[in-house]
Amino acid sequence: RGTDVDPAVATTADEIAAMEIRGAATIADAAAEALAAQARASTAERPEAFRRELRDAAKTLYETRPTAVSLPNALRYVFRGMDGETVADLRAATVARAERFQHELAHAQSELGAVGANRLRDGDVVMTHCHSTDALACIEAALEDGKELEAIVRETRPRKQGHITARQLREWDVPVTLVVDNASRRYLNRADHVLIGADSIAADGSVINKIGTSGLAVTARERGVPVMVAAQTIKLHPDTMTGHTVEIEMRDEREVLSEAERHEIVGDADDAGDARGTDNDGDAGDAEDGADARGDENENGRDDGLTVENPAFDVTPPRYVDAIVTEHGQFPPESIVTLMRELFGETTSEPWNP
Ligand code: RUB
Repeated sequence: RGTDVDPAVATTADEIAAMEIRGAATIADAAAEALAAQARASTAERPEAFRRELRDAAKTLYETRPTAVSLPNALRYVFRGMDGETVADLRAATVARAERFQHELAHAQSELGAVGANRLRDGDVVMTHCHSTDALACIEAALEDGKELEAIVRETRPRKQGHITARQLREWDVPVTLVVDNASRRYLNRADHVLIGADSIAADGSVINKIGTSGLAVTARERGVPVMVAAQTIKLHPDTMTGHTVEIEMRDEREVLSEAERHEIVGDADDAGDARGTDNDGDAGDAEDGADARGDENENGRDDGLTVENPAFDVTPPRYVDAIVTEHGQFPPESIVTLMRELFGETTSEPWNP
């Protein structure tokens, strides 16, 4: 981290990394807010120093989580409006631009909600995954139109963001059935829609969202339930127009398996080595025989033969998605690239060098 990064920026970055601030739209909002905080707090005397501070702040925020493109898109938006010849002008422009971003974000979400609500009929049952403010905006708008809805909410392992969705829906008085992720095929025959958000949407219309989304979409297709993705255009990933792929975040294994649970499976790592020290032919080998011989240390540097992987997101191919609902209307996934080109042009760059 650059030495001049404001503590408010550092705190926001830590909270994003720890998922205390989470969800693509909320992360984008917090990132814009943090850049404004950096601008307000800056003691830079020269414009170059101010710009360097803001760049360091942007990099600190950017490095927190890799998958939600709303984060670099938010940073890029603020940097595009950072005009001025003096520090005072730059400060004012940065703060104003960040505020405008936050305003547009909220506005886009409610516009998108109105579009999505048109797809929902009175009495429909909606199945959700994770917690998406864009998806919930569609439900909120439908409720405001006087429609009655029910929800089947997938728990969403390992972080259980389904609980946040369930809490919000209950506040709105929507009847909720909470199910474990594995139960969704059984409950899809009661659902009229699968409604999810997105962390990124690629130029080919692939939807990158919380792990488990792709399996849900495939099963929904098999059951004939339409899959609707609610995603503001800040979820469109401009780099994918030039062939880049979206990085899928791998998170700490302890979100899946605690130290105590690991111990229950493999025992003490050294004991495990001893246990595996018995060769196939029944000889008692030495303790190094097992794991070391196979050279399979896991990420924690352990050699107990148990690897836990914790991808936070997955990719749903466009053929399993019926509609992407944005603030500009709804699109079939295959045509999203046209909208991307209109909004972002063909050029991509680092967010702080727009
Ligand atoms: C959140 C997630 C959400 C999208 C969309 O993942 O996958 O579906 O971010 O949310 P995590 P929103 O909990 O790991 O951040 O519509 O609020 O932008």
